[in-house]
Amino acid sequence: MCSKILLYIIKMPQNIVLFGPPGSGKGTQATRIAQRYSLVHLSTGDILRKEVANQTELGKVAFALMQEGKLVPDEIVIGMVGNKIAEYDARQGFVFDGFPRTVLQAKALDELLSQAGKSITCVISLEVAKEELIHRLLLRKGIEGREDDNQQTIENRLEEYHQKTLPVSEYYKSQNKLYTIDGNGEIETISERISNLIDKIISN
Ligand code: B4P
Repeated sequence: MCSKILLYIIKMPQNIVLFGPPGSGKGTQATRIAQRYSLVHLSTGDILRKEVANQTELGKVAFALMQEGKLVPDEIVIGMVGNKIAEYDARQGFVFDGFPRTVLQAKALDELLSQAGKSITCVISLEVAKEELIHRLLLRKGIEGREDDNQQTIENRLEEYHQKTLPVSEYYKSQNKLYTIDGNGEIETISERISNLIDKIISN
């Protein structure tokens, strides 16, 4: 019992990547994971939207690209994530939502975490059919009015995902860190699938 507690205390913090196309539920599920496992929820989309709202120089660059459904340049996003990781001490774990989105970002994340004495625990890929992704994002457009949730921008975002982001899954597969989850169904059901998986990974 005592050694089990000791093992728990000295265990490395969990750092989880939520991976998937736009509308797959990354943001939705990352909020829940962060709460359940006391992790910092780091969403590059949220950080960029704040920069846009505050009309910073970075926000102005990001706005035009996000409107078109294009990815923001790697160096900008990597810098933002590096700053955020540096705000916390070695014991704090993260759930990364919307990052990494390119192989270069994935390599940079490994480097940033390693400098902070951390590493990726697992990458959870949410798989959802294209029609459902489009349906969810158009629904959100009606509710939240996000400017990048229109039909043309959604098509561009999906194209960017297939070209630049999907190869990231191969990167993590080669490290044996990639797990896939069926992202179709009720939000609560998907949360259960994810936490069952994380609990299994952590207990090993
Ligand atoms: P993000 O903010 O990451 O946007 P997203 O991919 O659409 O995912 P999001 O997390 O918001 O949506 P979710 O699937 O949870 O990025 C926006 C833009 O920022 C990018 O296009 C890019 O320009 C830029 N950017 C961000 N990160 C970047 C990076 N690393 N590098 C370069 N550029 C970057 O949810 C979608 C909707 O579905 C919600 O309304 C939700 O309520 C609903 N939903 C979720 N789960 C559901 C379920 N099971 N059933 C029904 N509806 C569900």
